[in-house]
Amino acid sequence: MAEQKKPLVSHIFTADPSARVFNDKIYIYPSHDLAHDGEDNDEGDEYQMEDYHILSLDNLEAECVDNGEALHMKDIPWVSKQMWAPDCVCKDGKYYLYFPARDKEGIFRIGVAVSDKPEGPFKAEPDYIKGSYSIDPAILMDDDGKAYIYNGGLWGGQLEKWKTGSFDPNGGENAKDEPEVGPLVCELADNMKELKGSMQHIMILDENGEELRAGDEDRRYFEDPWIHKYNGKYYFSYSTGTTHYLVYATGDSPYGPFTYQGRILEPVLGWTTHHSIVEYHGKWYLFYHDCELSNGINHRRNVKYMELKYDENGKIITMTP
Ligand code: FUB
Repeated sequence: MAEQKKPLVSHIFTADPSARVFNDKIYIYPSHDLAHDGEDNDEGDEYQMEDYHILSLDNLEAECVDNGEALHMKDIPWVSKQMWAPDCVCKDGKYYLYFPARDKEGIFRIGVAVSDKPEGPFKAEPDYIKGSYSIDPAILMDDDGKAYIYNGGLWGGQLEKWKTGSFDPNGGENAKDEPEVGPLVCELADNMKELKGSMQHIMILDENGEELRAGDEDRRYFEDPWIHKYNGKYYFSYSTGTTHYLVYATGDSPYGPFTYQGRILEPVLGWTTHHSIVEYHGKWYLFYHDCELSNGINHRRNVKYMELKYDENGKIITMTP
């Protein structure tokens, strides 16, 4: 049963699925959308999430299990609101949950919480990761044992407000013919709770080796970074936001540059599109969300998956939802 394409769970709204394989099971780390009636805006104020529920699948035939509340913002001293898209990795038997949220000054930061079990409960560090900013953390555990964090999101994710290196509440996107603002990367310290150095801009290049332009909305980075390796290459994938595509670029280093390759998924029902890519028992899967359960209400989403295939040249075959 490879093709899923129906919501994994329907008793709660879930979004932004980061799928990981631990102990031969698939764990899904989603956002937990709340069904309020507030209006949508470009700041993402409608995404008012307060906690995380970890989902799991014993195998692809099994019912999806909701393992209950794994972390709530009331237990995190630095958070004021909006627990957005998380990710989780395992190192030396400990599970590290990375999550974005607004601090007490309304600035998005990345926090980390630790557990002995993949489904939690997780205990958050008392402060956010020093030097972190913006949203949507995704972690690469590379084959040489190094760990990297990727993140960043425009508009509600505030990435364009950090162009000068510090937070500028009036900071805007670059002009259409200038390079895109682009995503961020940093190696994580051995303790997985600190950055090694500072977050660096990642370059995504077009077919001529030029950095993508801010006005190239079909291809430029908006939010939702993910990275995986296939046949020794780094595949960096992301959402184009305003044009609603999931796209990818490839490269030879975890720091990039990455060269744009094409689309993974055409637009889904709902404004946001967000994903992860995971290998399980020799096949590859795309986890994503849409708004099927709510009939298109942007902040009431549900997670799904489908099989992802590469062609003989390593190109991802574009999928329609
Ligand atoms: O879930 C809130 C935000 O919506 C995420 O951080 C973005 O990637 C988008 O899916």
